[in-house]
Amino acid sequence: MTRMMIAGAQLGAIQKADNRDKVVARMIDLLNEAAAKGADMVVYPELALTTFFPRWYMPDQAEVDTWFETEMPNHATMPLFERARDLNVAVTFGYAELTPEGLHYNTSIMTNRRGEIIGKYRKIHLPGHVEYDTTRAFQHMEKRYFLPGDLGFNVWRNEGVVMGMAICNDRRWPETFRCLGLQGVELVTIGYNTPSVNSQMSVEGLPQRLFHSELSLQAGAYQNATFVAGIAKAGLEDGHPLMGGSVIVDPDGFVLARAETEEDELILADCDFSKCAFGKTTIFDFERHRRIEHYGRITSQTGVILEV
Ligand code: CDT
Repeated sequence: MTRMMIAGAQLGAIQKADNRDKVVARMIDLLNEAAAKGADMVVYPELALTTFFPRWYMPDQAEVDTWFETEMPNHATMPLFERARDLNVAVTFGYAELTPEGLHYNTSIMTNRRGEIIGKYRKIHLPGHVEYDTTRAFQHMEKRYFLPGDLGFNVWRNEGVVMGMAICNDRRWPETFRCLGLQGVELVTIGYNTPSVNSQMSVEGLPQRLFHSELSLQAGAYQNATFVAGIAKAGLEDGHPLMGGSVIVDPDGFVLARAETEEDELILADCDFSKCAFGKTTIFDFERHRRIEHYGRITSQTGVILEV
């Protein structure tokens, strides 16, 4: 039986002017608090080291590249890796990755408790748009600044637990969870930056946004009999509100812990991973119950084709 105390380290706002050192110091504060409370692993948000820069239109690629990391760990993040290793705590966090080949990804890494990177994921479902959109209340230019991830949905055995990663918009797609579920995942970590309002529909406010996030995380957990940690970067970033609502969900789909603020905030859940077995061997025993002969459209067709 494997138990781990999982901590979600929600981050409050990071302003454009905040540098990485300042953010990493905040991440280390949360790490220290988590370790003092017995955490074995800390989950941080998507693009944890900077403001959510895809909201800004930047025609100059040199400026865009200032938001990216060319190596990991690097000078700014090394103190986080070292502190995590000293505290014997695994971590996962997101950042913008610029590869030696010049490719840009929205990336997440996971370490073991010795501070070694054991897994990397590059965001597959990129929301938003490529060109400046005058019809939106604000921009969301992930499709401009990132390539779709090229690594697929993978899992790693970390401290005895089968773990997978996804990033933000991925949580809204059942395909994400199923690809991980088919590999026996027991913990899915998902960092996010979700604006509190819809840039294309002003009536869709915070309650609906929080509901859709939780609905997706709970459904993904239940339907794949896995724990899920969905962790926000929240708060008012240079006038732009990001929602909080970080949660840790159990394999029955119940919320074990939920953030109450839009600031730096730690949530904790004592996760007994043996609880994944019941769902995986009964109602969601994929081997016995899935009917793949009828699922061909899932991988052969992208958009809706009206046949009636
Ligand atoms: N970061 C991220 O993926 N945010 C999206 C916002 C969608 S609106 C363009 C999300 O799904 O939360």
